[in-house]
Amino acid sequence: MSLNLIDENKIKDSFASIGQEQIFRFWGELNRTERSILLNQLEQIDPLECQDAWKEINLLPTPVLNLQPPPAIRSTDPLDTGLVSMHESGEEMLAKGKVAAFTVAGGQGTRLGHNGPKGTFPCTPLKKHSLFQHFAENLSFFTKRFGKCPRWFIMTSQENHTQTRKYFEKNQFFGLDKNRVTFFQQGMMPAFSMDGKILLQEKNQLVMSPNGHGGSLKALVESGSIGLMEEEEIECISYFQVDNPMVYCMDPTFIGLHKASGSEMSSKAVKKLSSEERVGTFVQNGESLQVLEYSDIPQKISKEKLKNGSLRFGLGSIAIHMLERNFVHRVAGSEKTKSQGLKYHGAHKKVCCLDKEGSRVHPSQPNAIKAETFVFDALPLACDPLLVEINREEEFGPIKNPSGSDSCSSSEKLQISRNQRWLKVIGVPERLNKVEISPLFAPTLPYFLEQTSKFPLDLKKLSKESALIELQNT
Ligand code: UD2
Repeated sequence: MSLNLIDENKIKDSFASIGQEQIFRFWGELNRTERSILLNQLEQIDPLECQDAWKEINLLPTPVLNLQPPPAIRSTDPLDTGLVSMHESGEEMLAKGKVAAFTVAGGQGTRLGHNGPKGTFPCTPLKKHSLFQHFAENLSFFTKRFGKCPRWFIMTSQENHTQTRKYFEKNQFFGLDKNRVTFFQQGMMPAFSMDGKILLQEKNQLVMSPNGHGGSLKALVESGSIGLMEEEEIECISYFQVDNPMVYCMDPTFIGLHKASGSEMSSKAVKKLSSEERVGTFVQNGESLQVLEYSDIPQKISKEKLKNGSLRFGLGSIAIHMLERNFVHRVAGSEKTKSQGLKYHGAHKKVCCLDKEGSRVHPSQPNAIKAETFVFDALPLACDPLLVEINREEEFGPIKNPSGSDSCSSSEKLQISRNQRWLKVIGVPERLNKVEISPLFAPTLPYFLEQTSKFPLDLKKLSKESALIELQNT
């Protein structure tokens, strides 16, 4: 689209008025087409939001005087008989189609170094199914059980949207009804230099990056996904990250607890391994339940110990939430002021960009600040937010790094020991070295118990059982 001179001046003025005139440093060298590419990009960006983002990134943290450990419901045993009624009411919600699954998969996955969207990364110990296939099979279980595929929303970003769609198409949506799977892109934000100047990728192009998973709330609304949920009377959203193959994608007990408490947003928490673990920490700040991200939390708070030696603030966030559809609508639509909307955080990154002379910079140290909002910052905006402590070994085995902690191999080990524990629960005495239980057979422990009571496992045959349960002695 070509813009007229009035539009051109308006755009230039709006960025100059927030002190970002350097964007036009190479204007004189650009031809007509190149100029209009830059103007079209700038037209998609709200200069005031950029200005606010930079201010928020640089806000000094408000002194926290009276933080308390937050109250949490304990649901550390998925077979806890005290929670059976919650499981049942959650199942009822699922049977009525009141819950949608939602995966945030817009991140760049730079740490993992995988070539392609993170969801295409192989994650299961034996079959090496990808994260996306694994989640799809989780949802297939519920399709079979309740006769209809739950709606699945997948947030991508500019960088991986087309590849993600193509991957699903190539694999026939792993057997899911493709009309029940919706992809949408999250928003992008310009990246800043360390002194707050928007960086250029090319002489006529800004450096842009995904605006953080907090952007998912607005993107859910703007993509029409919330509208779709309204039409189908879907009430709540089961939110999880693409990097954790052990997540209970649809957890009836969690849904039941969320509904029973009247919460607008509920989160799962696990005991942190140490004060340094790279997960957010739940705190109670007066009336508000909050998460302090690992990169933001003051050491004095993260390291504080109780008399018994355990961490005082020991509950970590593993990015699993239940969100009420109406709550998402409200937060996404709210005016961005100090008390409403989600605050921008700054992530220090190495970014290739142009310097003042127009030469390309390949930094060896972080040279840029990316602006991101976090979905867990919605917790203090929710009515009656609920925190549910679960067993980390049951549901948390993320894949973030190529090796070491939170890697494919650490996740596989955790998946295998979980599967071994499940088998032990039903009295399987042998310790199989490697075991993979397909989510098509059972996606959670309570379902595993139910399934094996209906279809007892013949151990001798197990290694031959194909789609339903993959077990192997090595
Ligand atoms: C995240 C949480 C951390 C903890 C941990 C558990 C944040 C800021 N921190 O840490 O508190 O719960 O996970 O594993 O999230 N994503 C998008 N769009 C974006 C950015 C991220 O979709 O713009 C997705 C990304 O694809 C991934 C997830 O969000 O699935 C987490 O992102 P991350 O890898 O940046 O977060 P991490 O591991 O530092």
